[in-house]
Amino acid sequence: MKGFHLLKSLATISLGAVLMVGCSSGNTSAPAANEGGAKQEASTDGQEFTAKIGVVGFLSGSGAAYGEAQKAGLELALGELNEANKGKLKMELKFEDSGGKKEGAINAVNKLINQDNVVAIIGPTLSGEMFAAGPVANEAETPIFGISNTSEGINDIGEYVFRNSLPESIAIPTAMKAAVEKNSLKKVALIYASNDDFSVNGYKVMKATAEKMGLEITGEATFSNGDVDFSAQLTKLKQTNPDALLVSALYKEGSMVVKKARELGITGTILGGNGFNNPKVFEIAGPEAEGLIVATPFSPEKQDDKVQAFVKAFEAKYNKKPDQFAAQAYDSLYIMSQSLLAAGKADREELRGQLAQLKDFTGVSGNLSFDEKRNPIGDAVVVVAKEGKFVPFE
Ligand code: 1QQ
Repeated sequence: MKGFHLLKSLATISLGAVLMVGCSSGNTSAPAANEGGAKQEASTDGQEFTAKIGVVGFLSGSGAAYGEAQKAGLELALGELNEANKGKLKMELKFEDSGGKKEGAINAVNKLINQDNVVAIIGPTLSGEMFAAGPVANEAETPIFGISNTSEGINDIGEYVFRNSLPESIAIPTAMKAAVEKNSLKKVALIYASNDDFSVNGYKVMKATAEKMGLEITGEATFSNGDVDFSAQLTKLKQTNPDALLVSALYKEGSMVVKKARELGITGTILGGNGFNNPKVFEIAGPEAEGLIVATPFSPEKQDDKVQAFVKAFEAKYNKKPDQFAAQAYDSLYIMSQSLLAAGKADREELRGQLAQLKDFTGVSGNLSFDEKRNPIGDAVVVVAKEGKFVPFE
């Protein structure tokens, strides 16, 4: 069919904003190296040096599968890198569980900076946590690197804040364009978690994209993270007769929404955001996940040597395939390693400078290169749930 090639090109597009930093131009205004406590067996004389990196993850509670995937990706990378960097650099990871809570993330960041004396922090998992804890790290002049923060405004927190996660402002329109084209969508209904920054941001992107594409919005509904009954909202949305339901949520609530929507007889397209990029979706939604459309920067099915080597190593260690969260975590430690080696010592300020200069990084979650505004370029692929896994939507 005529739309087929167009669809394929829409499903894989060039993206412009993967790794971003908060400042807009040169780093000349950055303060002199923070002398207080950031030195860890620093070495500029060619000796091996140690760098302790903190990790703040959603390791327990309703989104623990995100944090577990991130931890697995980081630990796999750590083993590989400490082997490869022998005699030059030894990295140590110090994990802290935020429980997916802002308070938890703030406490973890404070502890890692002030007690554990880390050179940098990876995480926290949720955008809301980064909005709360990022300013603490930024104020303490400690690099903090988001690996799953997809909301607008993350890099505006400050010049010590970085991320390699694909923003929803790019991922969602990619998925929506592909779905609208293929499934001839005209009318959409939206549902989202109103007490989660990520979900609210995703909803805003979905709504703006729908408006831009000239789609009719038949209805909107909200719920809260922690809710388990979505019948009232979905029954109301069903009555508005949409062609598609757009869901902005984390995997637990999101999967329950998808399941309930199908049970209530909502038969049209269901499209979700970044929160669905985890195999838990299939556990929670079961066969009702079938047909769910999502965009992701990483697919374990991608026929690429680097990706397949990663998938193989991950499967050997954990006996399962990596998801996007594992892949972005894995990449982040490679970025840290490269930047620390370039810095030649475990120093927060030097590391921040190197992270800001990073160019042309090839990771498993895509090739990142960065323009003069440090907007990276990468690829997103649109996937659809089929028989218990995500496969290319084409
Ligand atoms: C964010 C996200 C979540 C889905 C991470 C788990 O993208 O909070 O920004």
